[in-house]
Amino acid sequence: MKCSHIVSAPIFLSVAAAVLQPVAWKSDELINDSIDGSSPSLKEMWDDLWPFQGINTFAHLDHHKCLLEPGNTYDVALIGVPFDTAVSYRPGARFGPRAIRAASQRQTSLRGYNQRANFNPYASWAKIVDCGDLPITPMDNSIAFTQMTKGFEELLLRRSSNSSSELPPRYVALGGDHSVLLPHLRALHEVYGRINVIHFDAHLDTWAPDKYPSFWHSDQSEINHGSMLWKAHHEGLTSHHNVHAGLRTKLSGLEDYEDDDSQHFIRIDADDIWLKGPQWVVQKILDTVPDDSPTYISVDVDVLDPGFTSGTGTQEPGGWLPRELLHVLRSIEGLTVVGGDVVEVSPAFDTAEITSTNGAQIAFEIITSMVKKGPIDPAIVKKNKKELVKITHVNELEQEKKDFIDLEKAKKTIEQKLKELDELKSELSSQLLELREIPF
Ligand SMILES: [Mn+2]
Repeated sequence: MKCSHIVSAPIFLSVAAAVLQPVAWKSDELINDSIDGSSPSLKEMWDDLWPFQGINTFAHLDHHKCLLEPGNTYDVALIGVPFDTAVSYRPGARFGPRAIRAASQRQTSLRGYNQRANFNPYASWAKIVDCGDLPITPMDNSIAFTQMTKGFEELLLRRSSNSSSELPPRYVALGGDHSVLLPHLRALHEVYGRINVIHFDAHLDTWAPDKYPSFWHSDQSEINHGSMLWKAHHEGLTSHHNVHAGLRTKLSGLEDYEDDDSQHFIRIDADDIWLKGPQWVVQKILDTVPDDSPTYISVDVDVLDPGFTSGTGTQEPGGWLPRELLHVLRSIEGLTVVGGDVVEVSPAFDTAEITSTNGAQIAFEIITSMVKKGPIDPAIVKKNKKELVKITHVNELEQEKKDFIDLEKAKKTIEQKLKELDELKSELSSQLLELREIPF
């Protein structure tokens, strides 16, 4: 198949978009290779791949090193978050991003039409790129979380390609364990203020860190994949309109729900989807989350039944079917989604790429919703790009100021030590003189 021919340019939201169509070649065009240049070139005939070929980016999208190439702009980015050193049970989600990318290869602009949405996000107004992975240390979680927050802030500083406005782009993150939701919310809060979170998960993830057994108090041990929403609430990052969907976790007791209530979440149980029905679930979400305020969709693949997600960290029997999750995601596409993720894909435990294929589909659904909804409303952006740059700059200035104060302190300490040394020297000199005066 060939896709380089642009056959039409429909207008969507006042932005011209090219719809690519395949070209069918004849086998004799390959055999009758003329030297006079009249035959199609290899580039014309072969500059396209079957889905199982090529180097994996998400959905064969162009790869940009977004953090290192500030000149490259985009409207929607995929970003891999290979981090899994905050899990309480099975590790391995650091390999989630590459597995989801591999499982996304049957998504292309030619076969990217989402029939549930009646829309092809890859052939519309938005420039969508794969930003590769964030370089995150697996050796020190406090450094890792700073790296992630800075990385996501950097992604949000990018301007959208379709307008000269200061609107921040959006991104969908692949993988990592679920703790990475915290740096996402920290970065998004800088741009939008408090964020509504729709949290698809078997587990609450609003547990205080000391609810874990054998907890040792430290700043670092407050960060884990079951406490990031507790932390986000205490940092003032989340709104009063948050949803858990697909819950079936074991609890410490019903007091877990009281803690959860105090963090402004409503709870939709896994069984609600078959006892009360998918439309009840959809309506509950739409009744809770305002459609005009910034919303983040976080999907822990363990919301699905272990039959569809063996490749995850903490399985819970009795979960949703993929078709149920996809239906709910499609039914809330009108919300103002400023970011999203699919997390806890742990390929070493996966069977036949089933979990990662579900993960790739979930990312596809979130991308579809973002692009179908169109560019974000500037009214929801609390801080524009210039202000964000200023914040980053202020942070740098503050760091420089702190470094300067530290240096001044060090200088004073050295001066004091030198003074003490001088005093000691003169004392020793006088004692030496006294010793010399003693007759032997
Ligand atoms: Mn989770």
